[in-house]
Amino acid sequence: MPPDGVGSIQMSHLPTMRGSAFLSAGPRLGSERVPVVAASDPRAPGGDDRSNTAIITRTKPRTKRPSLYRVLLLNDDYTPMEFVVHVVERFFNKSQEDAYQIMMHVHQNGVGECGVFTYEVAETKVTQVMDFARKHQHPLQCVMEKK
Ligand code: TYC
Repeated sequence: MPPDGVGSIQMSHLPTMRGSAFLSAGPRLGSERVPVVAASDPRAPGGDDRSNTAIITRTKPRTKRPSLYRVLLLNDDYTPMEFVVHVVERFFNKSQEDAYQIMMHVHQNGVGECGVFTYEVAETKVTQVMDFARKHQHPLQCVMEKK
């Protein structure tokens, strides 16, 4: 797969490209039509703006996939197991069985994943869990980490 974003390709030694040129039947990158602009080269001999460099710029916007973030629960010695199970069911839409497995994983390993989300969704989950734990006076900690 080609890289995301705007790409450019430098083409050297194209003496037919002078000043500003636009090839209306321009070359293609993949299957896309792209404009071609010849850049002026200040080092060109004779002090004119002749150029032997062309820049092909991708004009079609490329959709970037958003970064993903894991939302993690951390173990502690005081939050009741039932409370953690409830949190995982309520904020991560897990079944009671899955929530129990996640809680036990955290209990035994110190940390465990409740879900993977885009940045703003992950941030919202962390805030919701932390607010809910604080409201019930439990020290449960929830954090996010970039995948
Ligand atoms: N370790 C806690 C207990 O024994 C249970 C617990 C599990 C707490 C997961 C936090 O994220 C947690 N009561």
